[in-house]
Amino acid sequence: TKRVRGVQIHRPFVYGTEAVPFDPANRPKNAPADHTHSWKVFVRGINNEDISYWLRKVQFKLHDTYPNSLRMIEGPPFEVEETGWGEFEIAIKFYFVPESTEKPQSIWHGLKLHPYGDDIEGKKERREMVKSICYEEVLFNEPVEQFYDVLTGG
Ligand code: SLL
Repeated sequence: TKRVRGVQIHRPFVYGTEAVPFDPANRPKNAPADHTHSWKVFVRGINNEDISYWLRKVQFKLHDTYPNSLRMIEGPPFEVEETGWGEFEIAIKFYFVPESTEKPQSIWHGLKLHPYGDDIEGKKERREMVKSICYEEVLFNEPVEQFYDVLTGG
C-alpha cells in the first residue's frame, strides 16, 4: 500500500442540526414527557452528493442522558433523528472506507434547539425550524494508491 507522495485530496461535506418545537396539538406519541423538540443531526454531501465512496460510516455521540448514546450509522443517509429538551455538543466520528487505511476523524457540533440571531420572538411564534449547518472539507494527505483511485474515479 504505497502512498501517493506530494498529493492532497479534499472532499467537501456539510453537517449540522435542524430542530423544531413539538406541535402542542400533535406531540410525538413515544416522546418522554419532558421532551420539547424534534431534532436531527446529519452529515451529507454538498447538494446531497453521494459521499459513501469515501465515507464508510458515521458515529454520533449524543449526550449521556440519551439511551444508547453512541449511534453508529452504517450508510447514507448519515443522520440521527431524536427528540429532547436540551442543547448539547454532539461528537461526530467519521470512519472512512477500508481501502483508505485512514484513521477515524472526529468533529464536534452544538445542537441548537432555540432560535438565535435576528427576530428571535418572531421565529418562536412561527415555530420556525432552527438550523445550525456548517461546511467543511476533509483532507486526505498522501492517500494510499488504492484510495487515490477510489477518490479520483481511476
Ligand atoms: C443542558 N447540558 O443541561 C445540557 C444537557 C441534555 C439533553 C442537555 C433528553 C435526553 C432523554 C435531552 O434532551 N438531553 O431524556 O432522552 O441543557
